[in-house]
Amino acid sequence: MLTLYHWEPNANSGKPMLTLAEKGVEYTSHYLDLLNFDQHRPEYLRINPDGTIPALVHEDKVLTESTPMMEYIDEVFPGPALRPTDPRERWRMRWWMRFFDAYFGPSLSMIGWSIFVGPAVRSRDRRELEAAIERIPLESRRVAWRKAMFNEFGEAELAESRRRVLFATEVLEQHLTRHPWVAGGSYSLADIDGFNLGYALPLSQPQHCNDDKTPHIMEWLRKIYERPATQSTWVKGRTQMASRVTQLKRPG
Ligand SMILES: N[C@@H](CCC(=O)N[C@@H](CS)C(=O)NCC(=O)O)C(=O)O
Repeated sequence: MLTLYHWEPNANSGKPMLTLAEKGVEYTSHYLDLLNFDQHRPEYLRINPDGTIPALVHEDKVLTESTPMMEYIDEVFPGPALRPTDPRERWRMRWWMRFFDAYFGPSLSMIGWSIFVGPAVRSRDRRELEAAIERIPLESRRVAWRKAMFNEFGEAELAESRRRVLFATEVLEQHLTRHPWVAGGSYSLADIDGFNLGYALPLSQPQHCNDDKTPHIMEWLRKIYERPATQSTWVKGRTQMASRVTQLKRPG
């Protein structure tokens, strides 16, 4: 009835995982090892020809794109509502999801691919890596993989990503001085989206995201970390990437 193809509870895969956990919806979990290129194998390309994760199969329909996927889950399944009913708050939720996905996420992702994904595969045989690139369906993903595998991210593009991450962190900190949750008064899909992109910010950007400079972001991250759905989702992680979430335990 419901199957989710996903990688670690992190970024795009973590968004539907955490949404399903918040709603209390049971699903069949299909873990794809992104570093082993499972997402480019023919059996998965029959489900999502783009070779990207996550993908949700509900009855006979395949849904891709993690943010609209979260909205679908919230709409279709019972459980606590994760979208505000107030039109202004719903607009704010969508405004922030767009900002996270189009601006913050890609910049964080480039930094993550240069320091985590690239080094994790770089020592493999060069011909094996070239063959893996050949099997990637999307041009944009082939470019990202080539840069990560062969350490070809340019200093200028990394510097621009770091600048954007700092800017977005400051904007989010300001926003959270006025609202307890991203959309306003209630926990919503925008918090789930932002948490998945940014839960490791205090580790990856310690000079910009910490208790002194961004106390509101720290409190927001810790509140989300403490939710039972977050706990039950992150234990599904298999790599040190997901275990970074534990740095959000409150001190003492
Ligand atoms: N916009 C898509 C992006 C999906 C995407 O690119 N996911 C990454 C993982 S976070 C992926 O599948 N990468 C696999 C690859 O590049 O081979 C979404 O939000 O679902």
